[in-house]
Amino acid sequence: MGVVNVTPDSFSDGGRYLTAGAAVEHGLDLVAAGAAVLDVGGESTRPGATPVGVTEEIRRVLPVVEALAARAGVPVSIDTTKSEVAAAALGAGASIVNDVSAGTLDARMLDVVVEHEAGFVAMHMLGTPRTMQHDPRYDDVVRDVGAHLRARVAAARAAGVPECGVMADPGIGFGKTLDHNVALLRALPELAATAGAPLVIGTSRKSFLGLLAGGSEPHERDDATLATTVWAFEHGVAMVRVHDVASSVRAARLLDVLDRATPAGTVAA
Ligand code: PMM
Repeated sequence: MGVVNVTPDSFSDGGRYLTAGAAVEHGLDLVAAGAAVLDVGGESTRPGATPVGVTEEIRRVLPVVEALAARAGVPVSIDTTKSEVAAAALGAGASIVNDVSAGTLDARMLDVVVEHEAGFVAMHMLGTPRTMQHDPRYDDVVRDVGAHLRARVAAARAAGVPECGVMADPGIGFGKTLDHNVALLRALPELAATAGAPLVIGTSRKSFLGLLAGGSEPHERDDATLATTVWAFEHGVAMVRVHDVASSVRAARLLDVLDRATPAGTVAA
């Protein structure tokens, strides 16, 4: 899943693709690099970010979603917590809603997903982007996040999203300390089993990677992001949400070859 942020203030690429034309070109580049899904977002979810109104969020994402849905040749997801933004994007050709609140911030969200026969990514977040990094606490982060994902996946299915249309995401960095992020990455198979849905994760360029592996600027964290991509795929994750698509796609191709090779090393066609 390649990230297309049409925002002035996202932590890693805020302001880079602010015009619709630049965002669309970027999305097409990500598809050329091998992205299987494009995730378009118009509101930054960085810690402490100022919320954006519905009208402004729709103004940012709609032309980008429309153009990419027509031209990219891969499904487009809309990264939003607002049902009105989701409805507009799905009407313009998106087919997946990626909701960092898993439908908890807008009571209409799951109905909109069902009405449009869209897929749904249910992510775990503690609190809201404005408050989530203020001393997040859990009894047991793996158990608590797993239980929440299980409940939100069940809510999506109960609302009418088909079983194959739901994915779960532990929400790396969304109301988590460094230790919480590491604990979740160590527990990916358990989280997938508890959630009862394929996992997506988004570690790309996040600050915990800088703390663990070096890289004070987001763009200096692509190597560490790649390590987490390999780790994630080796631990049963189905999809990674990344800024630098090319490196993760190359890694995924190589892992696939190694998985499918015979003991003698023959690579099946
Ligand atoms: N992270 C961000 C935004 N949306 N969605 C999902 N499903 N998972 C994530 O980890 C996630 C997300 C924040 O990163 P960005 O500002 O670079 O988009």
